[in-house]
Amino acid sequence: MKPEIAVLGNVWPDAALSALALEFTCHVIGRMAPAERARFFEGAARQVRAVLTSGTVGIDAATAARFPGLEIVAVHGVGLDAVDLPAMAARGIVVTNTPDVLTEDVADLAVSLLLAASRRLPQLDRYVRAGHWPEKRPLLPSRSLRGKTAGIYGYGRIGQAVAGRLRGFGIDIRYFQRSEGPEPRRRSASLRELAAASDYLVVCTPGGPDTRHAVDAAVLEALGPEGILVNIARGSVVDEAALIEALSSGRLGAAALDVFEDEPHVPAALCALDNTVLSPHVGSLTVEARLAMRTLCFDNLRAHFAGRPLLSPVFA
Ligand code: 8YV
Repeated sequence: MKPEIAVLGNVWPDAALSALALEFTCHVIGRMAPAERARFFEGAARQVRAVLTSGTVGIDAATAARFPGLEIVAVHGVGLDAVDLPAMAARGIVVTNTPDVLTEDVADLAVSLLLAASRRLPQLDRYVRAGHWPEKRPLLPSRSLRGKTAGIYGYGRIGQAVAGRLRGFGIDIRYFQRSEGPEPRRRSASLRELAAASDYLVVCTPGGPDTRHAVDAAVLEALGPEGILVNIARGSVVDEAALIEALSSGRLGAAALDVFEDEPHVPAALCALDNTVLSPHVGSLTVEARLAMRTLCFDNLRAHFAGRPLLSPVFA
């Protein structure tokens, strides 16, 4: 008998689900009509032993409670803020995620966003498309990257990968995180101090209650009117209302954001501002990273059901 698994989220291509169905009986919740879903939760959900979910959908305690036989949650993503880890641990449910395999591509996006905001690429693109060039409309020069300082908030795998890339542009690196990290002399005493010392603030820290709205009005004020905020981590880390206020009033130079507080809803004010660069949470959305993430998720499930050690357990 194939193990039964429930699939949450909509990040799964048809071909991947078909391949998965060769080894597991898959219940793809997002593709069920409401009546079918209700029937599933009244019956077949009891047989489910694994949940496969995305990093943003995760799984909360109430959803997990609908699967009384749940043994493992495999998260397609590195962020675990959408997973109720204490609830899983209390039930002895193991959790896996997909670190490392997306690090380089997420770091690439962070740098792309920083470059786009600092060299004002979207504005230039709009300028050309609107026909302003032959009209000889004046253009603002942008600022050099060389000689600037980037403050990395969260100096883990992704933060360090971003730092490595930015050093190649002649940018000095500082960072802040609560725990001690590598290169202690580059660590600022607080996030506010980091922002005050930086031209760019790149948010790479995990989301969740510990970091909620850590980037607040005071941090944005410290980053200043020439400062650029980049966020590729979680929207919850930045106080979006304070950000809109700082960008609108000119107290912050620009923001380049891949993540938002209430995805997929992006505040109209952020879209209307000229000094924002916006992307729809796509840090890991490359063919290579997504294939590696899926493979790691599926291999964790295979390992679990074969009684082998998990490849990337969050806790055992
Ligand atoms: C994905 C992510 O968008 O890894 C994460 O935590 O946020 C992203 O890589 C998402 O998890 C896809 O499942």
